[in-house]
Amino acid sequence: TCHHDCPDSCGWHVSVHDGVAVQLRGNPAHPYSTGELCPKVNRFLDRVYSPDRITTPLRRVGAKGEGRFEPITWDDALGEIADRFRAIIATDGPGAIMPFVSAGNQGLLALLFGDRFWNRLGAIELTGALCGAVAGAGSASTYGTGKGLDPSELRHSKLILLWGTNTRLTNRHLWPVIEAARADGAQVIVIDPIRTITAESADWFVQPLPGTDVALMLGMMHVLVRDQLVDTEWVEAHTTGFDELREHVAGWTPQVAGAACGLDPADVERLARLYGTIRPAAIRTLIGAEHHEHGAMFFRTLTCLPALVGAWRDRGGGYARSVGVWSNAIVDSAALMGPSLATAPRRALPMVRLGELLTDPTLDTPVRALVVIAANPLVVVPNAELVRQGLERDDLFTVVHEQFLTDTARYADIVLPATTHIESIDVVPSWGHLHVGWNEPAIAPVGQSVSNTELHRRLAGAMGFTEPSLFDDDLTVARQALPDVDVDALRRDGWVTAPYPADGRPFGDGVFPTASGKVELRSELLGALGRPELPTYEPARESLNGDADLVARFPFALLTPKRHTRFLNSSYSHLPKHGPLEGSPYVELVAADAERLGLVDGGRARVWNDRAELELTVQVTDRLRPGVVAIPWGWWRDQHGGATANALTNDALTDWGGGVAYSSTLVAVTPA
Ligand SMILES: Nc1nc2c(c(=O)[nH]1)N[C@H]1C(S)=C(S)[C@@H](COP(=O)(O)OP(=O)(O)OC[C@H]3O[C@@H](n4cnc5c(=O)[nH]c(N)nc54)[C@H](O)[C@@H]3O)O[C@H]1N2
Ligand SMILES: Nc1nc2c(c(=O)[nH]1)N[C@H]1C(S)=C(S)[C@@H](COP(=O)(O)OP(=O)(O)OC[C@H]3O[C@@H](n4cnc5c(=O)[nH]c(N)nc54)[C@H](O)[C@@H]3O)O[C@H]1N2
Ligand code: SF4
Ligand SMILES: [Mo]
Repeated sequence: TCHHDCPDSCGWHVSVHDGVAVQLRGNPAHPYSTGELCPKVNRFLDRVYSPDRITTPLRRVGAKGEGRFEPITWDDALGEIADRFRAIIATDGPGAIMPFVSAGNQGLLALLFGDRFWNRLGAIELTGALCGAVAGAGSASTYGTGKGLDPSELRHSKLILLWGTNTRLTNRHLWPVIEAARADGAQVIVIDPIRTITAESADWFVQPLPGTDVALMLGMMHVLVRDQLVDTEWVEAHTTGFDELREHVAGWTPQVAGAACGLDPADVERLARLYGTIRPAAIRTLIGAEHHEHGAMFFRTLTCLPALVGAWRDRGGGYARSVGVWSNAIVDSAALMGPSLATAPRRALPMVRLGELLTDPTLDTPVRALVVIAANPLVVVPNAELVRQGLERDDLFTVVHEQFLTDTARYADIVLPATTHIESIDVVPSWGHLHVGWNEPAIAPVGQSVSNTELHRRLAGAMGFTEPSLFDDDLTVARQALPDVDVDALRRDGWVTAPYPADGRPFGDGVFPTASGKVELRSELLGALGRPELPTYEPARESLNGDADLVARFPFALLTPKRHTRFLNSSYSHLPKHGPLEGSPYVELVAADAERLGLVDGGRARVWNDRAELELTVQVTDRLRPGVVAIPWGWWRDQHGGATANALTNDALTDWGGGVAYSSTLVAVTPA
């Protein structure tokens, strides 16, 4: 099962000859991916057998960032790490040691087993996330749960709003489901500030200014109320706060909403009327819209819409986001992560603020050691130049467990070789469908590489820890993770399906796990947390509707989208049959803006703000609106003149949920 941080979690078949993997293709029997993979993973074996794979532990011999290393033994590497950890613990305590783990491998074992060791050590616990936490928190403010529709239920929809998701690129195996619904008469509307490949395939494309959707939703609510398209019977029975919400949206006429999001008021009307009259109506969203200062409010407000039109009554009606919440029912994450191994509460720090955490001189205890696992923070974290400054610190001891010498790994003191997914056991949940997949190792680890689980067993041994659960083998851990699943059957069959209502309606009974048991159109809980009780539009400080002084200095909104079929975040951009085929970094803007600035297609532009400055090739496009520029993202900084899109992006925390406001970023653009 594919381990990538991708909603599709496809089934894989690997053919092995004499211990060497000779072919990797899609498993035709897999219930979701049915044999098709994607342009990233179709060449996965290039990754496995790349001459650039790290195959032994390495010790840095050059300056940080220079990329010069010498091979060392595992014993030497572990000995040095344990010595450094002990010295740091003696002076600053274990709260000066920061594990930074991301979803380079989203297998349950790869991602979560390591927490046993970090709990036992008492290391820093990073809170929030670069991805997903905000969407979940925002939805839960309305429903009391992150649960929503299984996206495959869109097969039954007649109206599909793809709101801030680029399905054909990021969730490609859902597209056939949408096409099938369409063949049965469904209309597909895409709402996105970029005319993506998905937008191009829609029946109607609506292009608001970035970060303004809440205004659009409030305008829709106004029309739904005004035109009596609210399902009053369902609203009466299953929601709280409708009267307040009705008053609250009285001023949100299509004119007011249209002005805030840069849309024709007639389009706000039309969207609301389609949504209020066609059933079943489904909204599909993923992550794109959470990467804004008010990302949680986007999901909070969006989840009110299905309630207003009674969409949850219908099969194929409602709201679909990540579905990991359903598979959580069969996964015992506490058993995996061993919270009881912690002897004291761990020091909690926000993941998103990595740059600040590594450089802030006022932090009571500085971060003295950083251990990066399955992540490339120098490329993926916002305000990346600040992260780089942190990684350059001489007194920071950095360990990176990786398959390749990424930008981040070049700053490590010790690099440890990681297996690829076809070299390790894992259980892979999905956030795009309900099937939890087994992953059987197909080949032995390449070189001296070890899996994430083995890494943590070795670290525990080096630290002299003796708790048996720190050393559990993978099969044992898999059984602990899935207490009610027959793991032998899972291993034989390849997947097990998480429980989901048989009639396809997650809230068919109209009961929601909030304090009131209803959909909270008005949330007292949010009020108590100092947030608006009702869905409320506030422009991001760093946006075209935001701080006027900032807009005067930096008049363009910057988006840094996933654009490339061959990249998965920052993975693959360094491989010869992936990276070069996607060209090199560029900035896109519309012809009118280019002309005004004296820029031509193929010329060079300087793009900057207070965080950094990049020089990039200009691509004139008609996919954006005037005033919005885009720097598609995923290349490493070392490959292209020392900077990445994230040098420019905003590292502000989202309103709630602990996510990143990457897309609440303003920049200035001039000819280079
Ligand atoms: N090929 C490929 N596939 C991937 C990935 C990859 O890197 N490459 N990454 C994977 C990962 S980690 C994730 S999280 C998923 C993400 O899956 P998606 O959420 O579908 O993808 P994104 O590109 O993050 O965002 C989707 C869209 O949101 C739009 N957007 C940005 N701001 C706003 C806004 O204010 N309003 C609205 N309405 N839309 C907005 C963007 O323009 C973008 O087109 O994709 C996964 N799949
Ligand atoms: N500007 C901008 N920034 C973004 C985004 C954006 O849209 N725009 N998207 C954000 C999102 S949604 C996400 S999810 C993050 C993703 O950020 P990351 O989670 O850091 O993802 P990758 O860049 O793919 O890096 C994962 C690394 O893990 C390594 N790896 C793979 N498998 C294993 C393994 O089994 N063990 C170990 N030790 N290593 C392994 C890979 O070689 C790779 O270098 O980026 C975020 N950053
Ligand atoms: S990256 Fe996504 S689409 Fe590609 S094989 Fe993996 S799960 Fe499937
Ligand atoms: Mo993500």
